[in-house]
Amino acid sequence: MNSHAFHPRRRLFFRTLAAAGAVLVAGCDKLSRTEWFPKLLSNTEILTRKAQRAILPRKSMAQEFPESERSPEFRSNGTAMPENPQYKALASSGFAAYGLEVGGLVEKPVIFSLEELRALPSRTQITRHDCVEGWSAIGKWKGVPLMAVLEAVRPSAAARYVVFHCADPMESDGSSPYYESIDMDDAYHPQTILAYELNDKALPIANGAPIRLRVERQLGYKHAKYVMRIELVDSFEKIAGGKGGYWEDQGYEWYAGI
Ligand SMILES: Nc1nc2c(c(=O)[nH]1)N[C@H]1C(S)=C(S)[C@@H](COP(=O)(O)O)O[C@H]1N2
Ligand SMILES: [Mo]
Repeated sequence: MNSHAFHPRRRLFFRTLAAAGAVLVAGCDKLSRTEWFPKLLSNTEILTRKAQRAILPRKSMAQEFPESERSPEFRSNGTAMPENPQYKALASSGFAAYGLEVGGLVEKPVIFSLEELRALPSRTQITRHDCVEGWSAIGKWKGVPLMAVLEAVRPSAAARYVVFHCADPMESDGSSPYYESIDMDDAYHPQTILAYELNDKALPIANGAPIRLRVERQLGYKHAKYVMRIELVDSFEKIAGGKGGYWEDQGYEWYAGI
């Protein structure tokens, strides 16, 4: 199936699912820590996942949009400024000293400067971001395909997931940094990029500077901002709450395909 030519009925189906999700889910804020929340979400998400599996092959492309459909503004959600002294120091000098460490189950760990990331092949895409809170925005992203970064570090055969460690602590005592993970299918997908530009400008801090993940067939919370370190693993059981992401540890589905 050509994913650029969604049948209108299928689109309606996805919108209906998304709307159902939006009503059930207050997501992305502290409200979601109530007890009923994880259960409700996972029922919805199981439905979404089954529908997604039945209709869309994993390798299909997310819809891309013309410039004319770009949202006038791409709002910020979740962290807008990491409460992390090291991050603030990096930011105050324009991220000149930033280094993206890519390691774990790889043959050749590398630390990439921003300059090195920008020197790799780039991809630009105008896509729609869907947050489980029920808002969407269309933005233009430029970045390096994660595939190119992985080719440089050569994942070992045992690698099954790519974990993104972020700069922002989610607890007021500075602990629980945001993190996320995706599988190798999504990692090598052509629209999966480490973005350094939003709407033709350097990525703003509010949207994840200097590097944020775009994984276009997944819901908003998978799109890790402030990525400081990338780790290839065979399991995320031993990382933080063991569910593969900050919000997953609170009860969100790990597979947030849309
Ligand atoms: N590091 C980090 N990444 C994050 C978040 C966050 O709070 N911290 N919030 C997530 C959620 S829920 C959404 S919807 C998007 C918001 O991205 P934006 O701020 O560019 O709109 O980032 C995701 N990635
Ligand atoms: Mo979100």
